[in-house]
Amino acid sequence: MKPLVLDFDQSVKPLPDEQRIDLHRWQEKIRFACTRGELDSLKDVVDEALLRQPGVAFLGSGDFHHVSHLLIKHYARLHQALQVVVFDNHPDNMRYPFGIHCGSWVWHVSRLPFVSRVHVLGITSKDVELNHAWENHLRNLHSGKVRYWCLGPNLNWMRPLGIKDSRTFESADDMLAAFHDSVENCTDPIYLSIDKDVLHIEDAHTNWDQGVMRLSEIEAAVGKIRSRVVASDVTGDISQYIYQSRLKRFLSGLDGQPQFIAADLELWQTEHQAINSALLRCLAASDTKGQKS
Ligand SMILES: [Mn+2]
Repeated sequence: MKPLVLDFDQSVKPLPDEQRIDLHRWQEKIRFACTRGELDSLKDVVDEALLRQPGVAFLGSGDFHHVSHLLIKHYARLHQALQVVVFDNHPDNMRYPFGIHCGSWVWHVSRLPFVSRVHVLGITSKDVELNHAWENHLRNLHSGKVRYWCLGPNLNWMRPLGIKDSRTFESADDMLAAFHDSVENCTDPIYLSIDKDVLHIEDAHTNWDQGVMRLSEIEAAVGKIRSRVVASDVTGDISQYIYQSRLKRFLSGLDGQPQFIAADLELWQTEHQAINSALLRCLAASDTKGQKS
């Protein structure tokens, strides 16, 4: 799989054989959140880019994770059904009344008829605990169409509500073993979306609070499913941005995005470059699936 960089925020450093689309002028509109109409206005640009360079798309900061929604819709043309596997420190299945955003896109994806299931793996965020329960979309959890695979958070509140398919584990090994058992029961091809905020801070620095998974664990997990992966995206690179929109400044402030010193940016982006290359190598074996590449 060759990399397509959808370059909104100039966070993704050059990758081998990349194709790069400059989307800088879309940053203010799309970053963190946008309306469905605004996201759809990117459709033609994204569709054309994906036709030229299908495989793995790099979207920059996790603030653009909702762009995955467009990508998944694009691949629906080629596949009858898709199973979506997401690595993320957050459920991205939260209520958001103003359109679609990086914390709610999983809900939108779970409503697409050709998506059979969405697995979100590696969550340590308290967003899935009782205090935030009402902020999560619950119907897709109840039906099992969306499944949380957590590392540590307490999900006891889900049981009286009849939510049985979301589980929490003490170790990534246990979580991945259970996940692989489960994913083998469904033969639909997989769309893979990796938000690097799932990684331990010793492996990467991102724009969001981070999880505990190690890069080696992600690589092993991807290695096990890659023969079924038909397309993928990677987010979680790091960039600094000050919104012109007061609403976005306010909402992203509520979510407590960590600030960092600009001097660290270069170093951390270089760290991501190495991780992105490692993920590309890991995904490369799926080229044998007959992907155009
Ligand atoms: Mn995310």
